[in-house]
Amino acid sequence: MGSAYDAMWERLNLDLNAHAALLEVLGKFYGDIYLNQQGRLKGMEYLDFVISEIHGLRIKELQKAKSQGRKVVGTFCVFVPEEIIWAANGIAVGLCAGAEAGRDKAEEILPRNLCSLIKSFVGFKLARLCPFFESCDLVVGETTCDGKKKTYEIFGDYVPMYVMEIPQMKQKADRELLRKEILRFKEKIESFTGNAITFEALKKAVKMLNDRRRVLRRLNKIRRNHPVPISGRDALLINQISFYDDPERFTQQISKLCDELEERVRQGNGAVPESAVRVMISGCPMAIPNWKLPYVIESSGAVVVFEESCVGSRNTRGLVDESAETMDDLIDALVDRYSRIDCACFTPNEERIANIISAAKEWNVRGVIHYHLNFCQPYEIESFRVEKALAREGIPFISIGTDYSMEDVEQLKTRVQAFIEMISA
Ligand code: BJ8
Repeated sequence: MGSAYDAMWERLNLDLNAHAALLEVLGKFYGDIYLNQQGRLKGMEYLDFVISEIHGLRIKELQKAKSQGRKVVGTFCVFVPEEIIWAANGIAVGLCAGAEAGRDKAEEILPRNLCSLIKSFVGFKLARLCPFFESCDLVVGETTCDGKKKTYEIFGDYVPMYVMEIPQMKQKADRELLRKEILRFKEKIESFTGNAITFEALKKAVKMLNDRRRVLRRLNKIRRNHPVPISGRDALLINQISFYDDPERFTQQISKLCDELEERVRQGNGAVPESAVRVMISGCPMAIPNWKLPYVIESSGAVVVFEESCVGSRNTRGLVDESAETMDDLIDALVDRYSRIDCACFTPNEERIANIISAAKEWNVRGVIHYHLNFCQPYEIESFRVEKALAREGIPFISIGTDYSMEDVEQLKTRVQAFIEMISA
């Protein structure tokens, strides 16, 4: 059966049959993993609606904005300062993909031994499955891991690309490099959109994105309570949707959801049984619709109360200082905030280890489930140091490497269940 959006998707050159099949699988997957949960919050209806319209309404909004002269800029990494895009009246959307669709096509132009996230975003583009990609006027990459930065060279043949250089260390010279790169990015976006970025516009964008981070931090803080008022799956979904929904609307909706959650806490109600074992997931980002591991964990008698990830705390931890009175100070404030991101692409990366330990204590977790995508060297290698540091603190740890396929679900269940049993004993 055709969709009301077929004409729009056709204009965007999607492969309509493959796209319809993808939406069908996604709908089923969402039903099994999300809609089957007991006692969901009223506020999750908004998220369910956004998912049901994942390639519909938001794309229509983007198309409308484009017809009014606005530019859509896609990003893959939380290092790209979105504030600059919004301040130039552009629209930023996160493009990281969390599904296997298009993998075969990606493997025609890339080595097989790359992480699923990279193969997924390339596959979505090559298989013509993603209307967000097709709505982008510019795609911004960054020099983080080798897999991404070398892929962008190839990917530039398929999409208009711009690559930001991200330092790999955090010394004075690295900070200066990041500042120069933010300014180079600002110039690029100004010339690309034709809009000079004023101090007022940048300040407004900083406030808007800080508000989005604040509401996500509020949500996260509420998860310190026990019984836990929201499942980890729902919290992850909210973080995933934050990357492409309209930021002001999203903040408003999640703020209402937080009110509901606080009320739930006041009444002493939880979203999961009180006996559920509190755990943290730490590591690689989980892009939408990568829900496999949280689902396995939460079907094994545990509840995820914290995501130490870019689709989680790494994206919301630091705020940009809003007190700047000049453009120069505001740029410095951006540099300050972005240089605190503790991605495993940095060396050394002690900050991340300290952040994991303090969150494990504050969120009172019984164990940390470290998650890396197969072939992700930064996070897999760093997991060894994370394990040692947690062992010194007496915090149980398990390392899980996986990908986007469903082939290892049973094996994951066995390992996760054994871990949960061990830490709940
Ligand atoms: S700031 S985590 S969003 S780079 S999983 S592609 S690292 S091989 S995603 Fe990331 Fe920015 Fe860092 Fe965050 Fe490479 Fe690893 Fe693949 Fe990864």
